[in-house]
Amino acid sequence: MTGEAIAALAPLGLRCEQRTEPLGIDERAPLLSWRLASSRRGDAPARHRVRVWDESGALSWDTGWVSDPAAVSVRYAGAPLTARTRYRWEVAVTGRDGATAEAGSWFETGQMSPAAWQASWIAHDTSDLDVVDAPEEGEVALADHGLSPAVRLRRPFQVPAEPPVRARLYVTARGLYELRLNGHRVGDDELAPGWTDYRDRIDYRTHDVTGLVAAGENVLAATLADGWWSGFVGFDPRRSGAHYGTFPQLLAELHLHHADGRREVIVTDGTWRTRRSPIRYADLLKGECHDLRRDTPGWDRPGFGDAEGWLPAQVTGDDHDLLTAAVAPPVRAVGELAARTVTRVGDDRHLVDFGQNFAGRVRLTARGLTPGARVVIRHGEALDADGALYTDNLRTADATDVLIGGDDAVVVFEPRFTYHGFRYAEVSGLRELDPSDITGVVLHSDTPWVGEFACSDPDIERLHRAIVWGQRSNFVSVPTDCPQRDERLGWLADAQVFLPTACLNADVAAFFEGWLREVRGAQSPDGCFPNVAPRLAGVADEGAPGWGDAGVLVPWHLYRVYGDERFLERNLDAMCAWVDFVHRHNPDLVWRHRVGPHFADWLAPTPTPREVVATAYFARSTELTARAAGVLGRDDLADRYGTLAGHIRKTFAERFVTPGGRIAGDTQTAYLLALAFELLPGGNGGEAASRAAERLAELVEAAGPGVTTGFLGVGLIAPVLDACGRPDLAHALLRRTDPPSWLFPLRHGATTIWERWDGYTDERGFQAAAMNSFNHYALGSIGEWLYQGVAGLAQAPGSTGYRELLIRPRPGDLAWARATYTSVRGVVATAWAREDGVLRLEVSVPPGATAVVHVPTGDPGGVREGGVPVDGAEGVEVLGTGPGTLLCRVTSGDYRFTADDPMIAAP
Ligand code: RAM
Repeated sequence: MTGEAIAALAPLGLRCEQRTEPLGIDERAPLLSWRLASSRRGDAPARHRVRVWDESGALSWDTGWVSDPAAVSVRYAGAPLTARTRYRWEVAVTGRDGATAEAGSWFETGQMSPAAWQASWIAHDTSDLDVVDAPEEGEVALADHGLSPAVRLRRPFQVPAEPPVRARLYVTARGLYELRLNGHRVGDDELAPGWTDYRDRIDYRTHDVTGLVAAGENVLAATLADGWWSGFVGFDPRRSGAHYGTFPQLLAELHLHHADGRREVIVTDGTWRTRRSPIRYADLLKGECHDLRRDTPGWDRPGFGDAEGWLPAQVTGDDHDLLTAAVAPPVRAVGELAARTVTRVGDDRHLVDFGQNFAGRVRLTARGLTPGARVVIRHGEALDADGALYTDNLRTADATDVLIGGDDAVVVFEPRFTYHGFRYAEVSGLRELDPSDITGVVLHSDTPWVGEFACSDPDIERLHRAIVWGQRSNFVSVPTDCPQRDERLGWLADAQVFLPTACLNADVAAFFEGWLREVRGAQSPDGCFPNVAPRLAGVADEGAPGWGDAGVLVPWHLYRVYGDERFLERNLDAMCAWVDFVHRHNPDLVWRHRVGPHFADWLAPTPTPREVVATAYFARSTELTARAAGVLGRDDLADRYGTLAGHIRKTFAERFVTPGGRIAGDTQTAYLLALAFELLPGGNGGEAASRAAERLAELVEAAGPGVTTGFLGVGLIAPVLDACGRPDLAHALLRRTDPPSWLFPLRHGATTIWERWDGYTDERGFQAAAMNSFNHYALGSIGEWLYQGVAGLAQAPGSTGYRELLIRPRPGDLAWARATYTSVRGVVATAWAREDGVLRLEVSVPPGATAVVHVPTGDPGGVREGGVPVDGAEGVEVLGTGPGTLLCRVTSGDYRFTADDPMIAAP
């Protein structure tokens, strides 16, 4: 049914370092992985063999046949990899029936070492950048903000006789770059090289430009803009130099491999020429201004003879120590949105509605332009009561793009070095605007989408879509809190609470691997994680409870989802240092000191006492650090942190839990944290936990039923209610339509998740503009339960890499639901539907995995699989019954259960 259509066991979806055919990796022991598919029940790999060859065809590594029915990856351990080399690899897998299937792929190494670089950093003459233009009407005041023009850089070079057989560009910038070769754009990365703490690490990328280099004269060209390096970042009113640098710089090497074996390298150096570009400024927050009167057509192609304004490039340094190959997927323009409506709101002013809040920019065909005519595009997420563009909540992010006409009457304009969070665009300066002349271009880190969810309730489907759009809009180079206002920061708690949902929607392994470097890099020498990563001056440094803890929770969750122990290896020291930091300052084990800005259960309608939140997180981080150490065989650390975690739990119980089972604060989040983190005496099977579960249910019921948590409780509420036997309450929360609820915003036109439960209410209108994003993913953490609860697609507790599944649908009163997820092992799918008193449940389990299936039924004795009684079905082992359920274990394969509809027996 829903699995991958393959008859016999076969490897597929080969990847290296969590990416398909990556170009330019620096990892010396890359992870080579594959998925498995088979349509036969019980299929599992008996053994596998991986071989890797270098360019000459010599074998670099042969694992030999390895008997490991769990393996879907190996770490390269062959001959040392050489730089700038393409390696071919193959995996062969033998099934239990002895048949072998193979698949192949490749990866290519990058520079491998900072010492390999030959290029110099170059920039446009900075004295020329200081000459600031006076602002013209509609422009962001250049002088006020000190914004400077984007610059162009070019370097002609000759290729004698034959074009090269291979050409690679290794490139990065301090700032943002866009490269061109002979007039063609190189690659499709946007906002490259992305955001890192450039003081610690600068990502470079590799492009295959073989097809772009010609015999004769060639031109390598680039445009450079400020970006995060020297533009406005976060809510800091200072720009240049406040965080990283003051003007952008380029570093690039073009390696040409000729047929006769010769190699040639063109590098950025003092021979380049540079000039101000027609982009008078480009800033991520303020917007971009493109003045076509200043264009120099042909500048990026051979034969360009215009020397005016071109200056010798300034060489700014030869330092390469911080360069590392990018591991995260690049930001790309991944989709387009047609204008849903275009409304004339003035003589030459139109309001465009794209029908979807998103991150990106517009592409506009401007017609009837005259030299000097200005088209101004403003962006916003909402309209005010008068139907005008609402921008108060953007704070100081002007989010305004300007096009100034040149010689051409018709121009296609798309800003290059900015992005905005918006649904509406207001375009001034054009008398006519046809809807086909404006398109929304959606930008985000190009993480492969691996999850799908659907169900019979259109409201819940809309909620899922809004959650996915929140992820799209906020995974832009780093996980940000919001894409629109002057913030867009990698807040740690937002990322941590949304991660389980994010992992089900998309393959975010490489994306978070990149971000975790920032999290570790931002840790203070004494072990304190930050609140935002990349770390930023001006944002309270010391990690608050639930924020700093992301440095522990994120690697642990990624390890569980992707089964890759390197998430723990790379982070274990940092995890230990964080726990030690909190412990050192809170020897009595109640986390009160060094709590950073203590955001507690941020934006909760009902606040939870700070010490409860903090101490719960302290216990959780300590426990997970112990488990991580255990996985890595560090028994000394596992014991030490395991014991400490036990003491913190005991302290939590003594300090915050009454003998009657009440938790201090008596809030939803207090019980949620205690239950989710297993903090209560006797564990989650104990008496205290069952009293906490009862009290939680009472609080949820008393609120409407309703949710009263903030960021830290919100992702836990449905899973915990479900685990406590109250999935009915989780469903009730999902269906609620007045605030605080998920459907209230959707009923009020939301297409993404809001930062606040009450970002807008009928009584009050908009929340305070000072902090009111309409595109924040934290409250979207309910998304995990749509897959795991509503559709019933989950990994079993204790499993990693989706080897053991838990299929436990919670139908509530829905008619059907389904989910599909491409895990590291293969495709997992569930689909259930009820009709005429019969519930049908279809399940797909990938090869080598098993699943415990809870079939919801009013009559466990009557459950059938594939038309036969379940206890005689191939691959099915009946485990027992639970309330309204039959439990069985299945091996890999596709299963179709039919059962009496549980609604008929159980309320
Ligand atoms: C605001 C945002 C962000 C949150 C911080 C604490 O800036 O809501 O998402 O993490 O506060």
